Amino acid sequence: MKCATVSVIGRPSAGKSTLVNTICEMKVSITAATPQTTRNAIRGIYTDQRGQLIFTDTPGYHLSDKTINKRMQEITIKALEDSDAVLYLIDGTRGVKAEEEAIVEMLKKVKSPKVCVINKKDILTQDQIDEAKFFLEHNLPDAPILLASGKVDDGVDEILIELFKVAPEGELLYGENEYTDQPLEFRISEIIREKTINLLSDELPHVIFVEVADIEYREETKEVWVRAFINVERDGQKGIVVGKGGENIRKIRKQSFNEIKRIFPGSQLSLDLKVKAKDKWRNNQVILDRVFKDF
Ligand SMILES: Nc1nc2c(ncn2[C@@H]2O[C@H](COP(=O)(O)OP(=O)(O)OP(=O)(O)O)[C@@H](O)[C@H]2O)c(=O)[nH]1
Ligand SMILES: [Mg+2]
Repeated sequence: MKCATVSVIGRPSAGKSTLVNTICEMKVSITAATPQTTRNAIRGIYTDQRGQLIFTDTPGYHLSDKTINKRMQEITIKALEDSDAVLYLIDGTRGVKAEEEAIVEMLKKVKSPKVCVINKKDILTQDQIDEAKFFLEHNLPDAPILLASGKVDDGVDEILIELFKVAPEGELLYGENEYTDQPLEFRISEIIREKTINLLSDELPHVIFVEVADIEYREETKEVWVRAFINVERDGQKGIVVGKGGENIRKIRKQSFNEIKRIFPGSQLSLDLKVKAKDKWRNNQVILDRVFKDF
């Protein structure tokens, strides 16, 4: 039996979360067209007869001096050094730029075996594939290079084959049916954050913070109550989330409801979702400290 922890690394929006979700056959990490959607390290678990792969979906690696990005970089490097294998995703649509070079420079220093994936195969031209391939062969000559699309589930089996090749022998760390180890509150808040970002990304890039206040479960009636708040920074932003006549918040609630329901199969769900403004709410550092507390 094999068991490996796998760190997934790549630029913001390379498709890391989408791929981890496809592999785990369940949404363990939220996705959005907005870069740097993933803010903390999320574990997704894949198990079959070969063994278990425990994926850490890391925040997109970004070159910047801003505190938020520096903190993300530190998390990423720590995750790489601690893992049995590194899965490096290149988004071939964007060409190989300075950020990609910064990632490979870092990867050259990491001893764990690496598997490279040129992602978004479904929309790549041959030139884009060739450019990414040349870059990877040149910089990480020992690593296998695969072509895949996490979104349309193409080439994903080959990724698993390569990862199991380098995985060490070991007992399973999680049960066969587990697909994530994230706490329930966190998963629910992430689903709501995803729906909010996807609806309002242009207006509210990264200023929202979702808080799950209560989860109540009644065994006899199989009812689940969830009460959550979408926090915005300023009072003036509340209206954006609520929308005209409550249009946006209704949409966010409905989409979140449908997805949260899947976490509680066979139960009846009530979702109470409100928008709250917290002036001088929390600075980014405090938010990160909270979401990174597992690391
Ligand atoms: N065409 C295509 N789009 C993809 C693919 N994988 C991801 N995307 C899209 O790319 C965008 C970013 O995907 P994510 O999975 O959120 O990317 P990420 O690397 O986790 O991004 P961060 O968490 O922000 O670092 C989303 O709009 C996805 O739908 C793919 O294989 N093909
Ligand atoms: Mg992500």
